[in-house]
Amino acid sequence: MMREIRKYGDPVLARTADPVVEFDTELKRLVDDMFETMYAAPGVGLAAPQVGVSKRLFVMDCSTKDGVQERLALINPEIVSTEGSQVGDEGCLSFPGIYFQVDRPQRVIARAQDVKGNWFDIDTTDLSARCILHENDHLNGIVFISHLSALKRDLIKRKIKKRIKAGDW
Ligand code: GNR
Ligand code: NI
Repeated sequence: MMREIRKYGDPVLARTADPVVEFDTELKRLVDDMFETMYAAPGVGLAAPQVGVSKRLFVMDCSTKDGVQERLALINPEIVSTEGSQVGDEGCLSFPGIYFQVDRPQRVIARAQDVKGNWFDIDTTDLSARCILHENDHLNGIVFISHLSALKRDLIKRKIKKRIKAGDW
């Protein structure tokens, strides 16, 4: 089932999400819905707060080869270490039509639980590392404009306010 994607301004996006404690069918359903919503958007990642659920999980698929999916659900994720840096274009489904360059680490080692509660490690680079950090930020109430200078951030906030007034948000 598709879920509605919350946009910037919705208080759920500014909240620190709660750990997942129950690895039950409700969690499995949430993960399935998040994949469906992410693929339809389309996006390469989606965090639970973006669908109005303040819990620590996200889904992602940064595969580039056509037809081969790399579905990953990270529950209660922890960033173990990061290394290097990369600058690249970033967007967010909660900020439709807004893109800019964000400086992020090049490599990320993270651990997380799967839908059954089993812990696993992930060591990745490039877009997939960028995605993990972007999604992990969402779980801490941080959105990608937080990585901009105050000046650029205020510029974007003003544009968004205009779009809200115009009914285009
Ligand atoms: O679809 C998305 N694309 C993207 C591009 C570069 C870095 C991060 C992302 S995640 C984003 C979807 C989203 O808003 N996830 O929270
Ligand atoms: Ni996002």
